[in-house]
Amino acid sequence: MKRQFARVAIALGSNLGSDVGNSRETVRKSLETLGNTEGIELIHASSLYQTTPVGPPQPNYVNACAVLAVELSPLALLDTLLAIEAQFGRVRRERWQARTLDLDLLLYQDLILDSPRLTIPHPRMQERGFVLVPLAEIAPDWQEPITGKSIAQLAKEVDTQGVIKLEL
Ligand code: A4P
Ligand code: MG
Repeated sequence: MKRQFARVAIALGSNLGSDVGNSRETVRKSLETLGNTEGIELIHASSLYQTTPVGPPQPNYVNACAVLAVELSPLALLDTLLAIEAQFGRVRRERWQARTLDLDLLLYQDLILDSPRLTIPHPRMQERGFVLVPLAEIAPDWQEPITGKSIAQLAKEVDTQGVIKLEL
């Protein structure tokens, strides 16, 4: 039987205090984990960005986006992302210490979905430079299905202050 893949965009974010190096490692390793996950193929990963936190005061983030080919339904993919978040959510240092990895599902083909557990497109992606700048690097022509605008266009319209590409 022919395998059916859906094209998906996700956002990755990590903030671990002043330790941006650890956040980079977390994002890199989570990309690797995604690529090694059954039913998920990593097609493109963006550069990593250091970004000023949006919302309540908290440490800087490292953000990135990825385009995936997935054989999973939207909800099965969400569960997989949540499981990977949990896997990276705590890493042993001197003691167990909370650290965050956020994996948000941005786009699933041209699907529009509003269900209790899952909203696609991600409801806040349009107002977030830390999502649109990395996504525009790897999927500039993808049309956001609600506005019909390309990611490149949305990235031009958003405030991108505080979104700084990290050197390798
Ligand atoms: N959920 C619904 N739709 C989706 C979706 N499209 N993708 C539900 C992922 N999850 C979705 O998510 C809570 C629940 O949302 C999930 O269980 C799922 O059923 P969560 O990851 O546990 O919570 P969260 O991410 O902490 O909360 P929230 O409201 O999603 O926060 P945001 O919007 O992700 O914001 N500033 C910078 N610079 N960079 C960042 O990455 N991130 C946040 C978190 C705030 N400020 C930031 C950044
Ligand atoms: Mg989230």
